[in-house]
Amino acid sequence: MSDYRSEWLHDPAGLAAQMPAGFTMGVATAAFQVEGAVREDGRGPSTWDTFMAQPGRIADGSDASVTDDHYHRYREDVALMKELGVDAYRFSLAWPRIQPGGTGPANKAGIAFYDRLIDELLAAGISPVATLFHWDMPEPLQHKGGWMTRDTASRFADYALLAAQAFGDRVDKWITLNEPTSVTLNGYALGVHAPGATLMFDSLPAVHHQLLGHGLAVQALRSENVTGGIGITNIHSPVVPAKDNFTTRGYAEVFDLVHNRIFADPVLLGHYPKFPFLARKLFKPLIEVDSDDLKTIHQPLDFYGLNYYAPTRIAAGPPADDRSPDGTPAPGLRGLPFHLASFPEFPTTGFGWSIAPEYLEVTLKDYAERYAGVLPPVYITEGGASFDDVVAADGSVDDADRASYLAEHLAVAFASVPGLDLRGYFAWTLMDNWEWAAGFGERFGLVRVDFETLERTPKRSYRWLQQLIASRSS
Ligand code: IFM
Repeated sequence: MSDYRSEWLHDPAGLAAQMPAGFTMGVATAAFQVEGAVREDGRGPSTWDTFMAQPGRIADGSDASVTDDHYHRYREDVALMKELGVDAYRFSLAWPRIQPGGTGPANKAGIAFYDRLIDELLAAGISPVATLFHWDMPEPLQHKGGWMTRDTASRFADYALLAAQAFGDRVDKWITLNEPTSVTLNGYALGVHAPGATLMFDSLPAVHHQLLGHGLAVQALRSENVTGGIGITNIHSPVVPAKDNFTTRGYAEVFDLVHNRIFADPVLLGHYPKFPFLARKLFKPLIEVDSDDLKTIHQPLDFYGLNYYAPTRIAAGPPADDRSPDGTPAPGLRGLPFHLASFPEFPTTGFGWSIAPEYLEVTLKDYAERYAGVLPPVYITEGGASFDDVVAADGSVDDADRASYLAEHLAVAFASVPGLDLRGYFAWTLMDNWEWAAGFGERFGLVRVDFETLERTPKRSYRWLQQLIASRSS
């Protein structure tokens, strides 16, 4: 627990009064982080199954083979959401459950699980928001290169079509990809996430193929006339130079390109950003792309999903050590001429990420300005914080810091930003789960999960959010 406290902690109703009419309040999870049951009902292995089995990959040596057992306990979890009062649940479909080998017909048992989940949500009055790809790629596709291979984009569209055929009548919102930035940087450049490739700037084809997969998946969903809206989720971290000099500003600009703009610009503007002259060689794979691909990527969208957690501060000079922001070693970082620096003025989460709601406002204003006239309605599809929760003798968790994080970010989300139509906020995450390379070491949940007994216990942040939702007027 930290001592981060919001003025809204004792007044959720006061904050609720600022919520715009019709604003969607939701919670989000991802299949691999919560489902478990990795060998059940015909599910095939994913890149993450392989990665987590490799020694040294996961900070606490754990794996996600059971995690929250959401696969079997989804009814209990939907009941928790209903009691919380949320309007929507953002979950992801596990590609290896639906297409165990990454190609071919749908696995009936995999479809049946999501049928049950979606129907349970609808019966509880909660809108299903389905993400197609939240990082668990069928392993056989990874053997062929994964997102480094162009063909994967077409395979992704085939899978999207199967999902559309199965759930297109009931899903309220479709999200094609979750955070292609994280997949590229952590998975293909630094090797701290699956598939563990350390390609650094040579990983850029993975950017283009994911975005192409997004465009083709949108076309596939539309060809099936799905009733729900269609969008994508990008993570955005506003970047500031640690010093106001030419070199540091240049590095900050490159980081902003690789983290933010090479993912958002093609989707919203139909082209990659203009790369600085001195860095053009590095970005060659994105400069020499086919213009038809850019047309495919630039699909009209019903909404745009933004994940916001924290800003990034860039300083000149190589990093002092090779720790990635996820905490695991990434030797490739040492070769960089810049590093991520901390913001001394902000408190931090368990992960060490800066708590800076003012930078959510910066993010929204940046989007309104940069994508003026082309930005569809926006949803914050993830926001939240990990903290070292303390469990009291009676089993309760007084996570005032997490409730405060949510309160301060919601206060920003509820205030209007000219030129940006913000429609909702999804808290990351419903319950403690398996946090990728950090294993069970970082807890983000509104609900505590005992990973021995799988017992769920709502924390103070859950009760706080419940009060906020219950006291809104519309
Ligand atoms: O847990 C992840 C999630 O899968 C993607 N966005 C960031 C979260 C916190 O690290």
